[in-house]
Amino acid sequence: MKKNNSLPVVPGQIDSYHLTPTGLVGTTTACTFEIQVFAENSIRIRVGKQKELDGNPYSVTASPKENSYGFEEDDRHLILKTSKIHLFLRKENLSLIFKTSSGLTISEDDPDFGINWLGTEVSTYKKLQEWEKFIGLGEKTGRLNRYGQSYTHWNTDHFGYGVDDDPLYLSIPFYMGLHHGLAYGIFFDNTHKTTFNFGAGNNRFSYFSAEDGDLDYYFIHDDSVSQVLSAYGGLTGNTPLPPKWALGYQQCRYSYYPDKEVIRLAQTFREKAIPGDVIYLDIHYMEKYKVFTFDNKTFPDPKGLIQYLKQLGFRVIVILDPGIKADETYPIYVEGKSKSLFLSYPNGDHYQGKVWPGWCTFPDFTLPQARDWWGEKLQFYTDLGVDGFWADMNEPATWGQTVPNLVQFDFEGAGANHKKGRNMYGMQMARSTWEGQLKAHSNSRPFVLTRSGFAGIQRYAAVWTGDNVSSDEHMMAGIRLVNSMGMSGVPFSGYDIGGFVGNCSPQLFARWISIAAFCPLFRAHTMVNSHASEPWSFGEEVEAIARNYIRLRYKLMPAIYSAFFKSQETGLPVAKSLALEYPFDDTIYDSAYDSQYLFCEQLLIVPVESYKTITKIYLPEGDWYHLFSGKKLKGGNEVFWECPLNYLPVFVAAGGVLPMQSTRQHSDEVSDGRIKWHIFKGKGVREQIMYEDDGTSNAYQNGYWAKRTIQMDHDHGILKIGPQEGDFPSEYSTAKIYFHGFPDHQVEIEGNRVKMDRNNVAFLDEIAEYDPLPVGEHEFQICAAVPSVTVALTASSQTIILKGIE
Ligand code: MIG
Repeated sequence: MKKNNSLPVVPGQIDSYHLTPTGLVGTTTACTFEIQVFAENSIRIRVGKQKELDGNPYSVTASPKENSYGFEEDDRHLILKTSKIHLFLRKENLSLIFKTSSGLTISEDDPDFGINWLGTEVSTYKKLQEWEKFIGLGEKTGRLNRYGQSYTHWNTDHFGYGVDDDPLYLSIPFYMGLHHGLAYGIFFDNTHKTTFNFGAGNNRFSYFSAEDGDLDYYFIHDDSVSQVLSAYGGLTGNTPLPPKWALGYQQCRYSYYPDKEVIRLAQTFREKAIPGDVIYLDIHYMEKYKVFTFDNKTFPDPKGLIQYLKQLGFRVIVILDPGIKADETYPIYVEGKSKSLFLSYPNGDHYQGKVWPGWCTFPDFTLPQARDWWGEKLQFYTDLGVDGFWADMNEPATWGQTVPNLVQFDFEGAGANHKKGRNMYGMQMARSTWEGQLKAHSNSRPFVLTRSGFAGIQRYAAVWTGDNVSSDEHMMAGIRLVNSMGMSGVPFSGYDIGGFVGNCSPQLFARWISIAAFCPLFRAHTMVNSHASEPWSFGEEVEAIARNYIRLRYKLMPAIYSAFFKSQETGLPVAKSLALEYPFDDTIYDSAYDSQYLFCEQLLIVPVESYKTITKIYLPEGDWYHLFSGKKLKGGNEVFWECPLNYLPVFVAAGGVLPMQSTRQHSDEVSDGRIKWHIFKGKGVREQIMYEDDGTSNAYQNGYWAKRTIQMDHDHGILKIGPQEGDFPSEYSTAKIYFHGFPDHQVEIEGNRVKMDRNNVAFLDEIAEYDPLPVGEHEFQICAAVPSVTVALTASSQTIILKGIE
């Protein structure tokens, strides 16, 4: 090859290597490399031009595993084997091949330019496999299958972004590839600006590149997409169980003030019997936008206000902006400056950028002392009774959208300029806020909602999708963003219901809030000066619809809470793209269907634009029941379904047990002690866990919880209510069990004959009087005459036999 600066620098041949307890290290003509086994299904690849390899200290919490691989060598390869992955390293040029233990190729570097550098930019090129699909990659717009697209990770404040725009606020360089029934995941652990190309503009390879730093990625392979995703959680951590109130309805606007308006807002919820748990205070609560202050004209008594709201069952979350006004009369600034806690120029001068308060300095959240300091300052709020924090503008955002690249970050002592530090800023702000809250109240679960972040953000915060727009296409795009985050380790996310930018129409708000009732984070928000986004701001019909779906959300709380508990254990999302359950069913990737998802495992949610009254839906394999009417449908089918504004198409998987309760005004309202289990006739044996605890404290980490497994053996008609496990006294003393789709049965509970009831079940309340639809289309939907039994729950197990099935 001719010597030419335009040519990439390649590793060249492997000229030395040695085995280590966790893998191997070696050198090539131009590089140093290291392979580390983290688990049977997870292998880390590091390649750098420097002798010392570089790294990201923040995202991965797991450590490599000793003695868990085998090693072989042939003429052309070094071969490292685990039970799940066989990794071949070509001696000639360090290009890699990942195979299954049975020899199928999962992923293969382009044999000619697997790994290389153009200047400081490192890339690795992977052969496109036939029919290969790509899913995940975090908060990225576009379709479910990312094939043919290219994306950049560079945390960006993108006000009113378009539904195809990129990049947005948060970066998760993790995606999954699918082909020939095989699934793999790749996490590129490099915090610089990175690019992912899934066959955009070429027909040869997919690739990923970073502007600088090493090639440092984790390759994951297991038998299913879910296992691959769980393994990613194993590397970067799972979301701890949120406080239960954070799963309720949350009301926000830019901004509610003064205090009287906030009080009015809370009272209106209760007067109208619309459930709600959270009220947000946006930037106007502060004095001149200075963080750690309350404006004493508009909020003279924040403590009294928050106490009063608590009596009404509302928690307060305040916004936090990282920009600290550079003002010698502002003690926070003076203190931060004297302790050198701010981002700085190479000569030590503090960097200043302009945001709401004017010229500001920015805490260096990659400096441990700055994180501690910020965390301690939060006591200002926690002492007033604030229960959660909303971390905004943490890309970080500045007017002019630029931070000079020479700005310096501590990066845990390693040092980093803005090119390397930026993408980590938001996550470390969220972390500092989470840790500070936990320090202030060690027995309470922190809650942080963040706009920016990086891989691992799920350990500290829920995420919202920033400044979306009031439009149908934005509503649909937001659903895919949330689903995509779910496939990237973040189970707790949501979008501004109604849209942040622009004025929402009544129809759009009604549809949006109906869908969002099945979104992990359930929060309405809108911009300053736009149409309000309270459930009652769009007229009576929309109010009735909103009330209905918010009430349904609270009825579903036992299922939702149990799903979050499960997510903590598995790293799997609560809103699951169909790609996690049906990855090799091509129809789910059709743009007509690729926003559909499963909520709490068994509910199939079909998001649909507000202007549609009929829509095409896709029911994946298996049988399904329409939630509101109980109608049974065959899966593996595309069907047309009516979707008047008051009835979002929602289906339940046959076989499932859906735990529900009576609705509440807020999550910690006193329980009526009754649980409802809706069982939908299916096949085989199905289990549902019911998880409970006090909802707010950390005592659950020491066994203060209650768990019960409900097992339905459909083929034999036997329902087993498992014993109560754990120390927490369950709030439920009776269970009403509904048998949907079951024929009439004689029933025996613990050997005693019991007569079944028959009840109509309505999951929503009737609102027909406001319904503008033509007669015949707005029939009130109920599941008619569903057989049921009522059982007194005890600590021990009980068996219910449906006679005549066995
Ligand atoms: O420059 O705090 O995305 O949710 O209401 C705008 C005001 C700053 C951007 C956030 C938005 C919030 C707004 N903030």
